Amino acid sequence: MLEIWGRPYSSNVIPVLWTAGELGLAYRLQLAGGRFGKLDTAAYAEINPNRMIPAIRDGDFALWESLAIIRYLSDRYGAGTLSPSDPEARARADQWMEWSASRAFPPVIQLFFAKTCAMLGL
Ligand SMILES: N[C@@H](CCC(=O)N[C@@H](CS)C(=O)NCC(=O)O)C(=O)O
Repeated sequence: MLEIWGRPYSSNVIPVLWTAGELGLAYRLQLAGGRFGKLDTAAYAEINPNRMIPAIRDGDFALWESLAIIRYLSDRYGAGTLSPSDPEARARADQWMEWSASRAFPPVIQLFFAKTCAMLGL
């Protein structure tokens, strides 16, 4: 069964879980990172030598980097749906994924932490 490694409240893990959900995939969530630890183990280094989450193992195939994982799952399990076969539709999907990661996410996460710190008086 597909394994997804990470903690479900990590901003980079959530899109991977979302993708698996959209594709209707059965998977086992292996809690790792943050208070769940495990990233410093030799076993995890075989999955992701960068010791970051998310990572997946699909059979013998291990992969890390959230956007690469999303593309892999979409290509393997969502050909013609989440992974469009038309090159223009595929390029449009890639365009929005790159934009969200490089342009939209950085200011949104800063705003999130600024608001959270203000609310908590930190
Ligand atoms: N570019 C990477 C970033 C991965 C990353 O920064 N992961 C963080 C969580 S969001 C991490 O592993 N932090 C250590 C931890 O959670 O213990 C990706 O998109 O997968």
